[in-house]
Amino acid sequence: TFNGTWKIDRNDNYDKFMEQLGVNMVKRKLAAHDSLKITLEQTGDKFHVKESNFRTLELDFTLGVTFDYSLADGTELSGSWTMEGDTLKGVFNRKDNGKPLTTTRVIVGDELIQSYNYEGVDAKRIFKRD
Ligand code: MYR
Repeated sequence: TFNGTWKIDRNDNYDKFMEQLGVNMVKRKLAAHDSLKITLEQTGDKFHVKESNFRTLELDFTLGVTFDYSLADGTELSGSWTMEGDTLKGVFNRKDNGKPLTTTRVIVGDELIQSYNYEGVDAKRIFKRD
């Protein structure tokens, strides 16, 4: 189950990923140490999400239903999550250039691993239960 509160433990290639997205160096340095916490509550095909780092936000999404999401730097995405086996798969598109940003969430052991891809660059953020 994805349910619970997850605290960032470590990143893999996240700086390169953000660079590919066009995030400037100062913001990348801040984002790399953002102490991100994510709380996920799944009820059937609906998820309630709370995120806190330098901003806090709450949102709801339904698997397979498109929604809008703004990154911390203001970049707007639109897309959806689906469940494939035990993996959450997100396919989003940047609204400014139409390019896809894909992401997955999977539980491996006692960790939640979120993977990202944008324009050929892969990254991971790895979370532990809070
Ligand atoms: C959620 O389930 O948390 C909401 C939807 C997330 C959409 C995809 C998030 C991509 C985040 C990329 C981080 C880039 C930082 C500049």
